[in-house]
Parts: sequence; C-alpha cells; structure tokens
Amino acid sequence: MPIDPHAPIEITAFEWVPPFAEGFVRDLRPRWACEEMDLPYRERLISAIKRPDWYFEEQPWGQVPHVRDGEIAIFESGATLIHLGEKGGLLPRENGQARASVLSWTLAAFSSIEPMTFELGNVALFSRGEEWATLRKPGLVAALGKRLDRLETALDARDWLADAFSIADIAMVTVLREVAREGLLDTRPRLAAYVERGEVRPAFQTAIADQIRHFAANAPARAPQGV
Ligand SMILES: N[C@@H](CCC(=O)N[C@@H](CS)C(=O)NCC(=O)O)C(=O)O
Repeated sequence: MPIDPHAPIEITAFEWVPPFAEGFVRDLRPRWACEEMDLPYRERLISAIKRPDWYFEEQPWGQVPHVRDGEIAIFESGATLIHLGEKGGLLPRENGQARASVLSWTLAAFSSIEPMTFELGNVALFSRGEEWATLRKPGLVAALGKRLDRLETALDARDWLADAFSIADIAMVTVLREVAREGLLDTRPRLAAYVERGEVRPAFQTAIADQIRHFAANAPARAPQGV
C-alpha cells in the first residue's frame, strides 16, 4: 500500500541492478521502514549505470537511497531510518533509554558491523580470486566472526535488539543478510533466527518485492560489470 505517486515522501532507488545485488540494494531500508509504519512513499528511479549529473548534488557519491520528505532531503540510509522512525514510531522521540537503545543499536549496525560486511563483500565477491583478497579473507572472517559472536550474546533470547521491533532491527537485519549469504550465520543459530524473523515480516516482503519490481523491464541489453 505505501507506494503512492502523490506521497510527500520520495525514495530514490536504482531502476536496475545486476542479479547479485537484487534484494540487497540499500533503498530496501527506507522502503521497509515505510511499509512497517504505513508511511506512503513515491519512487524516483535512476540509472545505476549512468547516474544523472544532478543526482550528485543530492547524494555526494551518487549512491542510493536518497529520501525527500516535503522540503527535507536526506542521504545515508541510516539517516533516512532515523527520520522515518521518528515520524512513524519505530524510533521513540522522547529522550530516554528507549530512544538511546534504538539509536545505539542502529549505529552499531552501521559503524561496528557494516564496515566489515562491506569489506567481506569486496573480498568474497568483487575482488574474488585476486591475491590480496585471498590473503585478506581468513583474517577478516575471523574478526567479523568475533563481532557476530558478541552480537549473538548481546541479543540473548530477545526477539529484537531494543525493547520492541525498531529501526535498529531494519538496520541490523539488512546488514546481517549480507553475511548470511557468505555462510557466517550457519554456526550462529540465534542470529540466523533473528534475520529470519525480520525477513518473514510482511513489510519486509513487500519492500523487497517493490525494490525488484522494475528490474526486468529496465535490464540493459548487455549487463556491465561491477555496478
Ligand atoms: N553508506 C551509504 C551506502 C549507500 C550505498 O553503498 N549504496 C549502493 C547501493 S546498495 C550504491 O549506491 N552503490 C553504487 C556506488 O557506490 O556507486 C548508505 O547507507 O546510504
């Protein structure tokens, strides 16, 4: 339901990505947040292959997502989650422990886990087979594994990172999905179950379907490498 061409919230996403990135593009985060909180949004699709020059004025590196909400423009998926969460209730507005916990876990996903998962994507996917990547991978997997073990301990028996489902879970589940496909959750059943709890939510399912909905129609005749 939230996709509405007249909605004040606009999410910029790619019109097409190569198959390895389908369902993993970061516009999934604000889309999922909007679905969870029933916030209508419109889509603005741009080419990943040839980013329009004007787009770099909105997102300095030409990346997605970018979110506009009326007069407010936001880049960085984490910042979009904070904005939307405050608007729709997945981030408590009142300054207290509940808000602090959600913000702590949200930033933990983006600054303590995602840099390592991002590097793993580089060594395991983009630079796979290169000598430096082969040498780097075991140390990186070990270091990331330690972070994941601590995260699993911290999650304990809870369903969600803070008191209830929040933007922190949108952040962390979308980060952990990247390592799930590299097999790093196979020996961490509580984290694997946590990711699955996120992925079975109807809002997640709708968000992912909407992300990939336009890809087939916009696929280039010959797919370029490394978008
Ligand atoms: N830190 C940024 C990263 C955004 C990002 O890496 N987006 C990817 C798609 S998932 C992208 O636009 N990649 C193309 C590029 O970096 O040129 C955020 O979370 O918004």
